[in-house]
Amino acid sequence: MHKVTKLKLLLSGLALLLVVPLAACSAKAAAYDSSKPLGPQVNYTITGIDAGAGEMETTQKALKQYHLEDHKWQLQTSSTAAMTTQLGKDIKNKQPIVITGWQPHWMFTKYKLKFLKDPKNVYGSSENIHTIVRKGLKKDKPSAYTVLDRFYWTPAQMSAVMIKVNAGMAPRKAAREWLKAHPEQLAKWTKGVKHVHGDKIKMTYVSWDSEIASSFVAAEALRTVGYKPTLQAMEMQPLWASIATNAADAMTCAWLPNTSGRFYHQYRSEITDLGVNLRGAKVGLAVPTYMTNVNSIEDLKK
Ligand code: PBE
Repeated sequence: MHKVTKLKLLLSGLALLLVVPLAACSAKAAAYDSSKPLGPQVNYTITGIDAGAGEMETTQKALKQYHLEDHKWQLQTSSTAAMTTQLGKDIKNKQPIVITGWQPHWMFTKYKLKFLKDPKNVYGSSENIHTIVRKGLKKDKPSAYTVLDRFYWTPAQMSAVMIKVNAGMAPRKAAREWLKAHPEQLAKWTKGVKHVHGDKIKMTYVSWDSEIASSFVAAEALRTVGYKPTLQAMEMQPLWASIATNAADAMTCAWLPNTSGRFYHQYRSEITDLGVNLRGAKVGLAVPTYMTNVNSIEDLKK
């Protein structure tokens, strides 16, 4: 072997020896210590989700109203997938983490989490999810309008679908299985509805787990009365615009009064609100239950 090559090999070997233990050290952060202030333990960071989420906007408000910004706190933009992955890792190692959480969601089933108290009521106590359709749908597709108007289920039912999807089942299959297991509920939504023959209906949604569950179940319910539904995922702003401009027929993703409130008010006169499809949703900052000294948003400053 050439001398220079040999030296290079030796050097890269040495570098590996040095780099690996260093990386291993820095990756293993300390476990949550209830005797110390939280801020430095999480680098004053709230682990958030995608920038377009209503909850991100509400959390920015919370940072201001609780004066968390003055205490160095910041909200990190990420994605639901990245946030839940980080959450899973930190919980495995009993490390501290503060997230933007919401319910219904499998994160509350899979992990022991608690919402932080919100004495200033920035997030609102509880929310309902509404079904929103385009103007004129009642006249153009009365059967779809009726099914969507009746579509209503519980947080536990939505969670059941979400858990299957989280375990790897295709959303459409999970939705069909759920409907098969709840024939009476489906019958309530579709009773007396005139069947159509392959009429198209376009639904739009944001691909949060909760919205995937509701959109696919509503779409599969529409299929049972003869529609051919299509589903298209997009961000919040285009989602609302798609209904307001008649580019899409319906969506089941309006968290009200707070989380989707800004869009609701912006588009109120250009959409039809079919009312609640799920009661008792919740949004707020959340932490693993082993973070015993952090129970309120105020505690982040301690
Ligand atoms: N979420 C889930 C959404 C609504 C549904 C709480 C992440 C949000 O706009 O924040």
